[in-house]
Amino acid sequence: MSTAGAPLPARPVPDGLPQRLDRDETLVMGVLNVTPDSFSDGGEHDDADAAIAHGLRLVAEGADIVDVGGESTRPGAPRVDEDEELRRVVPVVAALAAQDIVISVDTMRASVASASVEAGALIVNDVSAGRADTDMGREAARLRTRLGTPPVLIAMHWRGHSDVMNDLTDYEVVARDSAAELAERLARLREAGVEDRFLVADPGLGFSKTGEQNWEVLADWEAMASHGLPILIGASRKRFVSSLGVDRDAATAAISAYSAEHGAWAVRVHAVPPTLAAVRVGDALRRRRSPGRA
Ligand code: PMM
Repeated sequence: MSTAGAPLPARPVPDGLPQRLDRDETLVMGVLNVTPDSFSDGGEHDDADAAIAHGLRLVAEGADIVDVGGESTRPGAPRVDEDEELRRVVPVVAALAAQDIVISVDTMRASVASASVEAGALIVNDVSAGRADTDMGREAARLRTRLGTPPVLIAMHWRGHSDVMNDLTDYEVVARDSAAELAERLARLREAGVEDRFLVADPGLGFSKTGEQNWEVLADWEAMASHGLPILIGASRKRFVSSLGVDRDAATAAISAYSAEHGAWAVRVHAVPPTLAAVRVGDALRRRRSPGRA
């Protein structure tokens, strides 16, 4: 007699990535902030060589994807101008992509997405889902990566830039409302020509959400899965995690295990080793509850 519980929803994965990432396992995306003002790494990597070395370390530790960002999205952070963002990001993307590392570029600018894809990025991670730069959808649909397909586009729930996002936290039911807002953005991206098979949805933990609201969003996996798209979870070292008063990377890893067990496509984290162990646990449990990817 089977002891399996109710099957969990299917775990969709995007097209457009190398075959080695087409696994029935939650992927680990390592964070590489090339910024002097990142709260996470204190600007340690505001230097291409140091950033490249950190990217290689993330991969050696087991990251499947390296997410390169040149603009901090820390609450209150000022915007970085376009030339400076390009200067920070493109050489790092080029150097890591040249080593066959799967790179995602964390940018809200279509021009930076374009230059990064040209430099070898396979994924565009736009935390604003096309709201900050209305050319993003069209550009993502037009671009071709070195694999000959459009880049994967990660579309996150977002209400406004870092200087105002903490004032934009009114919801009736946060999980449902934020999923509905993201669904609208996804519809716009589709209208701009982005195909579903290249889209990933992200609930935007820490963006225009109070501590309590982040937990409510995470708890309502059905709302996140309602898009029918692969899901990326970015909880790493965010205030709602750090404020638990325990080791923030261990707490992040626990969220990674939960996310993997629910079928997340990937988790975005600063500390790869604890999360790698955690996602394997989540994967092992999910496979025993689900008949596999549909
Ligand atoms: N969080 C941050 C930056 N980029 N991208 C996605 N897709 N999802 C996130 O949750 C996310 C992101 C902010 O965190 P950091 O400044 O520590 O990188």
